[in-house]
Amino acid sequence: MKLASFTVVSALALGAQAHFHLLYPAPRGEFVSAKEPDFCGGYPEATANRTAFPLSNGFFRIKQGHPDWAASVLISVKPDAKSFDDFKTSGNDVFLRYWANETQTGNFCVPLDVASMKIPGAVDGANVTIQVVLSGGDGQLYQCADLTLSDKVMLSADVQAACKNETDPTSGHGASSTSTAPGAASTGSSGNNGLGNLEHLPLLSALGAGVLGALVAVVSV
Ligand SMILES: [Cu+2]
Repeated sequence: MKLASFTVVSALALGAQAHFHLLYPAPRGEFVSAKEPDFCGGYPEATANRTAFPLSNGFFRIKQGHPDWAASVLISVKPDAKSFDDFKTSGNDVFLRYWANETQTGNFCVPLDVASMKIPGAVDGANVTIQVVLSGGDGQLYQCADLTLSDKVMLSADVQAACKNETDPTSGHGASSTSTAPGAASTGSSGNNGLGNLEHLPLLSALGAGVLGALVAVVSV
């Protein structure tokens, strides 16, 4: 019984170290692992340094340390989003990207086409905030980025070049071994609808619940 409990604690500790980093667009503040389970990763106030973000054909990039994870992206069209309620309309989450799951760790670049979601208020010139929500077996984790939407801004060559998927199927919290262009995943879909490696996307809450269930089962052995 002692051994079983220790295994659970170790797994949780490892997850807490890794979690995920939002690499682009720039998050509200420096990554603080212990705060990532909190709203906006511990940064409840909007920041002054907003990223000018394209209304069409944008993307977000994360470095992700959990095997078997899922992510979604919420949007608030309030200029000063400071609570989970600010990312809801009539009590429902406003999704910019629905839940998608993935089994590998590594770096992921995922298309984010704001215009195609036709969200009221998400228009040229609007100050908005996106919140990436990730579930990787140790609870929901959050990172926010403050944006100014633009139908003219061009992503810099550096930002474009960094948009790659680099996954490692062999390591739990490992380095990168394979590199593919986003959208080069199995389905061959491209452009706005390409999900990269996040194409298979049933509700991940199911996976999160399964992992939690497994942990609870071990604890209660
Ligand atoms: Cu974690």
